[in-house]
Amino acid sequence: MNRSSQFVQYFLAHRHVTIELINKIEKEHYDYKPTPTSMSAKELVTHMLFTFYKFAKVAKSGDPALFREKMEETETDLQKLAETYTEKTKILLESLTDEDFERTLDLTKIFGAQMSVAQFLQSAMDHEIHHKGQLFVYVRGMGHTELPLFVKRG
Ligand code: NI
Repeated sequence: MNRSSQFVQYFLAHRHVTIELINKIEKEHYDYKPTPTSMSAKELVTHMLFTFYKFAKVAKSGDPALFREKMEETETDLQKLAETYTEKTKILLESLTDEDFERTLDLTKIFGAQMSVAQFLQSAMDHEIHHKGQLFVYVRGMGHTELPLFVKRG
């Protein structure tokens, strides 16, 4: 298996759980916050979907400026948004070659360091997993008790 297929499998093992959690968020809970200073459920989900997509765009293009690009998005249904952005992200990741993973990205302005595309994509996964953990707390706070495992393999 090449590196991109391996990485896409890893991404989806976690993203499918993120999506399962998103699918439990009813519209009346979009503004739910576990504490007054937390992001709303809608903000958290949007942040997760857009951030991974931007990581994938920067990985593909090598242009870190894309990270700061403002996202123009009119879709307000979180389930649809999750479907669309998971697909867009997957397509970008699938287009990476084994050599692309070894490329160095100059991220001194964003992360204060240079790193390989492989390391950069690992931090995208760290970010997804970090916020997915939070999402479990949100969905439990909305009253759901039947929750998925933290990762979904195969
Ligand atoms: Ni974040």
